[in-house]
Amino acid sequence: MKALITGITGQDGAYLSELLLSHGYEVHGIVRRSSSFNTARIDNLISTHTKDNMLQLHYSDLLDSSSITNLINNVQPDEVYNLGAQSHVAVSFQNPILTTQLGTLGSITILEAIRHLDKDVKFYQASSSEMFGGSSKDMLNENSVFDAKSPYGASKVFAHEITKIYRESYNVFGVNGILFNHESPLRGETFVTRKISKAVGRIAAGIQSKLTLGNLDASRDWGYAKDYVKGMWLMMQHNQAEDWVLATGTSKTVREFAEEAFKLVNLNMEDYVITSEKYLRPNEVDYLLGDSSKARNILNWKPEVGFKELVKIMVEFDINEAKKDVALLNDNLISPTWEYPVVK
Ligand code: NAP
Ligand code: G4F
Repeated sequence: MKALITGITGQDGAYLSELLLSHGYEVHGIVRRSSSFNTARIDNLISTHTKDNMLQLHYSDLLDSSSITNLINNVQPDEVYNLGAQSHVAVSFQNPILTTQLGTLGSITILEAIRHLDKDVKFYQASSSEMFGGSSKDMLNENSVFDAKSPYGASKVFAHEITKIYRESYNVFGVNGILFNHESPLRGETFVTRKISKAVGRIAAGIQSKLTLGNLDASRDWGYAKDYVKGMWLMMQHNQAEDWVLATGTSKTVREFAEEAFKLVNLNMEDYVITSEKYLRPNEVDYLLGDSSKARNILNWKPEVGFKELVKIMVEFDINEAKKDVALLNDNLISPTWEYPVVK
């Protein structure tokens, strides 16, 4: 089996590649040319799996339709996983056009290429709970109404709908995985969970004094990314293409996540967390809670890692990272304070 992954260098791309390689897939991934290396999350896979060509990377970009189409024609994959995106909701308010171009053009380019290929190719679209908008405390499932609150959410609604349209109009095997928030030590450092776990590690190591956050009352259904990529693969092995929700069924606030994280290093979050308006969004998704009974019953999928274990996995990882930072600091190789200057 051959799989092509857009977004292979991201959190989910890294875990999904690892899973597919373990199932014997030949994995192809697209990477963006950047002025510095952007493959840190998959460097371990590159060193093990590129020698025998089981992992092959190609320079491309979701905005470069002709290169994506050529790649699909050349690789002739059995499965395409479209994970590439500008995936930060707050940044989507700052870069709305780029976020929308990526979210919309990427999916339709791939679907068009697949439709014209003389081969049955399965397509996975990374849909998101962000599409629901989160204004009520209802449990959300595959039939819940979309009410996106950000340019990112709106672009995901387009990609979701166009996948359904290609499924119904052209019989393309197009799967929408509506995934609720999923986190891990590979999570980008400006998403709130990783921002917290990283700060906790550094505060415990004595190299950071405060953590500045935005809305502490927002609530999310947080799961573990490794569990969720298994769900993606299971969706693609099902006998028909459908929409599927993956979620834990538990929603916790940002405050609860921070409390749990600080508790693990015997500190009280109130002594370290301050809030700033600069991390508030023009429009907020207040509450997300998912109902994944369909995936649990039909795909036999279930999240293995619960909330407390997730926080522990992330904090323990970042305690070790902070120890490495201490060593670099001692050699004057990094700066003593840490906070992204621009990104929300
Ligand atoms: P991520 O860590 O932010 O990874 C995003 C990936 O997209 C990276 O590989 C990134 O490449 C790539 N990318 C960005 N711009 C691109 C472009 N112009 N052309 C090609 N690739 C581009 O995101 P993630 O957490 O793994 O999420 C994977 C997908 O699931 C995303 O589509 C996200 O929107 C969606 N999703 C995520 C969650 C979640 O909780 N994590 C929930 C629901 C849906 P670089 O490394 O070069 O930046
Ligand atoms: O960690 P976040 O930035 O994730 P968000 O906005 O829920 O989006 C993530 O999950 C979506 C699935 O629902 C994905 F589709 C999307 O790609 C991404 O992976 O923010 C979570 C909550 C928000 O309500 C935010 O306002 O945390 C709040 N928050 C409070 N302080 C903060 C901060 N968020 C960030 N990033 N940084 C803060 O300092």
